[in-house]
Amino acid sequence: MLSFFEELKKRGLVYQTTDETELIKALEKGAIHMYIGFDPTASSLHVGHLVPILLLRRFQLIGHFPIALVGGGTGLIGDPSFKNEERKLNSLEVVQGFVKSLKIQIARFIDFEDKKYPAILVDNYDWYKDVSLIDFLRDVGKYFTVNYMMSKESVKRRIEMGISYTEFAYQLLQGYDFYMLNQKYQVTLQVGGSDQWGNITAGIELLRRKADVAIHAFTIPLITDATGKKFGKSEGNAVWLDADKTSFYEFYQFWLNTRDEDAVRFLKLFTFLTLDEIAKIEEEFVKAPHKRLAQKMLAKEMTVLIHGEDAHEQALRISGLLFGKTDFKEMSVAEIKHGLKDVPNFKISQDQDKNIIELLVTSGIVSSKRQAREDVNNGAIYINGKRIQDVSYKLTKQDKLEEEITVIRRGKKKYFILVY
Ligand code: 545
Repeated sequence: MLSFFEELKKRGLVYQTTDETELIKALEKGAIHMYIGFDPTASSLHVGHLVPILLLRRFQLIGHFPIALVGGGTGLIGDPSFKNEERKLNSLEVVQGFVKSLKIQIARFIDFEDKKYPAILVDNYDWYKDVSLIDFLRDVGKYFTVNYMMSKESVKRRIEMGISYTEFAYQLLQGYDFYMLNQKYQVTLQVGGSDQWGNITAGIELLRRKADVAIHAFTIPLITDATGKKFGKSEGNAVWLDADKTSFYEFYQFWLNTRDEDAVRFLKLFTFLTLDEIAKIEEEFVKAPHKRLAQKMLAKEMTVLIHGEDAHEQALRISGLLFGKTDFKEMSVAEIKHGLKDVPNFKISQDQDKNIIELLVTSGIVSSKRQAREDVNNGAIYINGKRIQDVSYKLTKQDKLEEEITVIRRGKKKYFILVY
């Protein structure tokens, strides 16, 4: 059987590490406390943050104590790591608002009530709000040379253009957090994205100087897609975990649209399917890529994880339907019926061609002819995916799919099926 760390490596979750043998030894010796930090730079997490969050859960499931740190303090400063520009300072109020929503989101992924390995959520504002500048410079700053701080890859690109003293000091704060969490909770491992290596090693440096403990760290590689683009955007927009910002359906589609080259790799990085299960999926997928099994599994696992079973089922239905958005004729009636399972059905008589306005009223889709005309004029009515804006339009045989049904859509997503 693979050791936990070997499995993380196989999944593609490990990039840089401190001494690997020591790290593995520490993980195998017993439960440890580990942490990952998240700065409140927005009110919601997006899919780009999922790998580290799910990693907290992986640690908890295997029997370690995960600690999620929300940077209520560091969020007021701004991490310069690999950023080209100085960040704009958010007000305390804004940052605290973000802290609140991030805490709620993160809390869904780890279990604070676990009997054996309860997770912990901390906010570094709790210690920074009372730290005096004099104390900080004496107790922390004294251990770092400016030369050391400037040598970090993460800040190098800013040295020429200029970096404020505020952001330059950021690594000391993250370093101090590691130290604090070690003192408070015996944290001995910090994980972060590869952009965090500089900040993480600052903490290791501080702990080496101030405490006599064995400390470990590793980073997760930056996740890119097969085209080399940073993972997590859909048509230029971030894919948020908050359903108000990215609907579960868009969320589902985002995963479903994963390129063939990325699908299996993403199953390993993002899902809790075992590597054996993923290998089986891969086998099927390679045989018949057009069936998109890997994408379907990925979209399913992720949608269920973030939005629940119901959301996934609904997404499946809608996506079956939107398949035929431009041309319902490409879908079989059986498929449409399946996709529109919960949609109202209206039986109408075969014989004569029907005027669209009459039809909308007699089928009960709208309550009056006036409303029906208004809807048609406004372009709110679609027949088999095609917008109808002519109030004198007559439904004919051609509007019957496989001689059986007509799909009417009113507005964005209200569907009705006419059965003949
Ligand atoms: C602060 C104090 C600590 C330890 C860590 C931090 C945060 C860290 C940082 N991390 C990134 C981040 O992005 C915003 C997320 C919320 C909207 O800036 N200095 O906070 C990302 N991090 C997760 C991964 C990351 C990183 O939360 O580490 O690499 C992205 O994958 O960019 O004591």
